[in-house]
Amino acid sequence: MSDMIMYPFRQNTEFHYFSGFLESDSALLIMSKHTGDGLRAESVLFVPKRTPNNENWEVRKSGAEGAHEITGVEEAYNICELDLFLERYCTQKSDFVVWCDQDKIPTNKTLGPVVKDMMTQNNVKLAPMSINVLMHAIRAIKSPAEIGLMKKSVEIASEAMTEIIKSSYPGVKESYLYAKMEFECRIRDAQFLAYIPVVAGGNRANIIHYTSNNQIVNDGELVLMDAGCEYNGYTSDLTRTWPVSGKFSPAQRRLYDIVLRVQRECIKASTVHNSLQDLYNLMLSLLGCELQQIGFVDQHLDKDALKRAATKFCAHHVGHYLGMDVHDTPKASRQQKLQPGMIITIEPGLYISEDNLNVPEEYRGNGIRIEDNVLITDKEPVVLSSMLPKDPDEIEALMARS
Ligand SMILES: [Mn+2]
Repeated sequence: MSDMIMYPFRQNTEFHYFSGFLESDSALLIMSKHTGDGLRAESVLFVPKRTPNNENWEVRKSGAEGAHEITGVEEAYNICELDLFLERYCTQKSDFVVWCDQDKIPTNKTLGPVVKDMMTQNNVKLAPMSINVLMHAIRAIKSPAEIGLMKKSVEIASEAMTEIIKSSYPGVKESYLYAKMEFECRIRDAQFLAYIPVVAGGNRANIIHYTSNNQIVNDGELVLMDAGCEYNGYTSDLTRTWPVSGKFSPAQRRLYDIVLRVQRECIKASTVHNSLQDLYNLMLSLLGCELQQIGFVDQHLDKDALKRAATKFCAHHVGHYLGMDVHDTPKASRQQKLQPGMIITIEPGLYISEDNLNVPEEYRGNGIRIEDNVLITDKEPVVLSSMLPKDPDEIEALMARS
């Protein structure tokens, strides 16, 4: 951040998933070998050295011994021993391939040169694809333990955002709502927010990645908040839009109801019979029909033209995989059918900027998005964020009570 000043460290997701180890400058080596009864894997962890003189200044490191104990890997060494370990491995084994994050290995300052040297000196080949493709396929399906952590992460963010809705008022600063969201999440044991939230009053909600969060929300405006937290490595990602005064105007309510109807239909369709791409197409068709009914879109459009027209009012996708990362497992295709254990976001939106002269004036300057986190099962989808109000009457009642 600046000279000698620390900045927050977040563990590499893949490394965290496979090792459970949270210290920086570490490496995990998984070696697979054929044995009598099939393929066997052995894990070796390389971690920062524990030196006595840095413990007055920094939190104590686990060291090789501690890492071995906490994580259950077969062996653990100091990170400075990695090149020696690889050298020795190469003298004992030949004809093996290296699986790694092929996009990142050349740019990692410490590991890049070590791995590259080992490969060129011993004529070792890279595997046919980056290991991320395989890791993302595994990580896309959450185990029961991971689902437990995801539920907790979503529960914390839902409770926190309920507090934010209750505590907003005309003239409130976006920065206040932002800071309060972080506060409410962290006092519920989340380590940090999962990303810089969007807290956008009025017309600013039409900027999808608005993160300045430093303006005042005026009476009569909607406020859109897109925020989530990280709890023990697992993220939530929620969006609600509410009237800062506590009451929707008739035009705002009409727009809100459109998004809510579309969102509920897309959640219903979040089953093993559909892919994220199918749900996106569903969102565009439904939104297109709604926009025809309200007169924003031409009545005489074929299916494809109607979907194209809808993209003018919602430029983003309907959702993404969610897990340890907010945009989780990006190497997992959106074309594949959803599977039990996957967790996705469903987040349709409707954006009408103040200079959109194609719609009546009363609708302009409003951006609305409703986002929930949904667990796919072999039957009905489970909305993990169901405790966070989204029904407009419920939101108004919640604000009236506070
Ligand atoms: Mn999202």
